[in-house]
Amino acid sequence: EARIAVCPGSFDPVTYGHLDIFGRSAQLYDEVWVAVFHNASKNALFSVEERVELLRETTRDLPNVRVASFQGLVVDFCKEHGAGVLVKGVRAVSDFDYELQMAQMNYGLGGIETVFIPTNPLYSFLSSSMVKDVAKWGGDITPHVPQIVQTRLVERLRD
Ligand code: COD
Repeated sequence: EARIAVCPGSFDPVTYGHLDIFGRSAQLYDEVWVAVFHNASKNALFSVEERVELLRETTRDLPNVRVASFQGLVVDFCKEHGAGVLVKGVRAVSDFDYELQMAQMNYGLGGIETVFIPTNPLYSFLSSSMVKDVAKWGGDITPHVPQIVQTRLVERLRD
């Protein structure tokens, strides 16, 4: 049976930190679903559709990675796609506290396991919100996001 994993997130927008985790997940599992969640508590810069499009563009070279959006519980997305595992990147101890709570909740809700991958130290300080902030004030984000994401960010922040 195929081993299917899910990488859930907001991805507003996708960064090299996320892409590193997708690539490493793709080595470990037969199929990887990158799932964009509608997150009401976060004020998004890009629509869910735009985030999905940027993810599709930037994961083109990973043949076993697929992208979808979802509104609801991560465990329900997993059930719908026959996935038994969530893969999360952990940047620092500060990420771990919240991630551990989510992992325990998701296991309790649907018996879904969570696998943590330690972030590549190159990206350990990287977050979508920091990238948006740096871009907003004209800082260089070339080391943090692919060219297409950079272009979209500059366009969006100019409007
Ligand atoms: N390096 C490596 N990995 C990274 C980096 C980085 N620099 N930055 C982020 N990541 C990884 C982390 O694993 C992170 O979890 C993931 O990428 C996504 O990051 P974000 O910031 O885009 O996503 P979040 O934190 O907003 O995502 C939150 C979820 C969507 C996962 C969460 O809200 C959720 O599960 N929502 C669905 C509703 C639900 O089921 N709730 C109950 C869960 S307990």
